[in-house]
Amino acid sequence: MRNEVKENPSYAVVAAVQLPSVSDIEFESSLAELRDLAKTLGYTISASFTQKRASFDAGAYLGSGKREEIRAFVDSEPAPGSFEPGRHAAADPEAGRIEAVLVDHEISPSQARNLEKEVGAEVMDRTMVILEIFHRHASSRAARAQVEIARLGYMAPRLRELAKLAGPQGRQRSGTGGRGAGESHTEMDRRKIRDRIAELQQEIDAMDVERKTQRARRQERQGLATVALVGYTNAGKSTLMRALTGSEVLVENKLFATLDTTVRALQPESRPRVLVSDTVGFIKNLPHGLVASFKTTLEEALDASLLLHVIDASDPGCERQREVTDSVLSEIGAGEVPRLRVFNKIDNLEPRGDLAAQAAREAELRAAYPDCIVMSARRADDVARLREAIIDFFRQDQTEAEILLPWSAQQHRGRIFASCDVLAEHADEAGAILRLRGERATVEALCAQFGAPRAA
Ligand SMILES: Nc1nc2c(ncn2[C@@H]2O[C@H](COP(=O)(O)OP(=O)(O)O)[C@@H](O)[C@H]2O)c(=O)[nH]1
Ligand SMILES: [Mg+2]
Repeated sequence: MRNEVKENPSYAVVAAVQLPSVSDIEFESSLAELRDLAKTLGYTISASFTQKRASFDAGAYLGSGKREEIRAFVDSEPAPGSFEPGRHAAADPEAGRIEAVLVDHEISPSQARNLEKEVGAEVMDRTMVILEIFHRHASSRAARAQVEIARLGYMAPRLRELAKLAGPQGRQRSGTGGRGAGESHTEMDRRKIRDRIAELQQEIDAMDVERKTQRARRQERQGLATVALVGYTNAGKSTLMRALTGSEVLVENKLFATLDTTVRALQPESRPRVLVSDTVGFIKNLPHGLVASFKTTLEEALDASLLLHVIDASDPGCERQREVTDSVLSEIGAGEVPRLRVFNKIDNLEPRGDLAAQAAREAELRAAYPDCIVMSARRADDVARLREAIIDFFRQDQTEAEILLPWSAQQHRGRIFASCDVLAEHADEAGAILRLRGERATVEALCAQFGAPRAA
């Protein structure tokens, strides 16, 4: 499990070719999304390099002029600790070396290799970036298997090319080393990949049944208040997760977010104790081959008692995104999970800082979604309001009752205090009289076990 703190952020640049068939708006929105995805992986993006071309460069994706420009930029960035104030007057003294160039298309291994050699930094294409994000989020066995299938599917066609790059030895035929007689390395690897994909698929099919029963059992479990944040990348899920759970770490006076996406408790602790988890984000421009692994990875949302559907209210496309999120959630079987819509980033509305415009938009959203929350993750009051709304949701199912805990049964105190809120306590001849609030089922079970105090 990843739990590290980003002390030295990794720096990267993004690069993309705009083909004639792609409009400026489409192009810029895809690139903006790639920058968001890169941030999700912990990169700080220092620059974007774009160019219009009739087609991708067959050898290295970008044209030679653009490649040189990137090389110059990578070279000019100070290496950590070697910053020279005079030489890099314009550069950010905090910035480190550029570690990666992220390109907004799927490219071939030879293009990646050539580009890498020329720019002097690792090259990752869009699909790899997304696969890495899914990989980090895939917590269930099914999700891990599905992500591995997607990764193998991405690799399979590349092996052929890698073999070509490796030269004659790569294609050498041989009958030893476990390979079938006369089979090339590539054929063997491709066969292995095919077999592995089939094996993983079988595992997933077998798991389906198991997953459903597990889920039913989990939902029966009492007193487990869990919330999952769902929504598009960049809507503010991770920011809200940190604001709600206090999972931010102070290192040398700077705030660093922990990168892991494990479950955390609402802070300050609440009764009932509420656990919050951050799910894998929806992606506007998701490569087709990754759809299945995205859905399986998102399935962790099914385990939650409440979904916080986070929507970027300042994004003009947010209504369409809401629709897609809703339909995918029903497809994976989360249609019935109670949902709170959170329209975030209201402060980010254009024109920025126009409070009248924000109020008007808020009124519009409230009319359309009566129970929604309109907020900004940047305002502490708004976060506090969201926290209250979450706690209120879980209190709906709660009930209060009094029980008499006999003096002879004090060994049960710990369990009672852990599962309920004890609102009041006083002593009686027969035992302790506790006024409890908690999940209806829990409280009813305790009442049945210990009984109510005798009327005075
Ligand atoms: N202006 C503004 N920016 C926000 C708000 N919430 C999040 N952000 C910013 O939006 C970007 C994406 O947020 P993040 O939490 O990473 O989104 P995620 O992809 O849904 O996890 C970050 O730069 C945040 O600082 C908000 O309420 N207002
Ligand atoms: Mg996030």
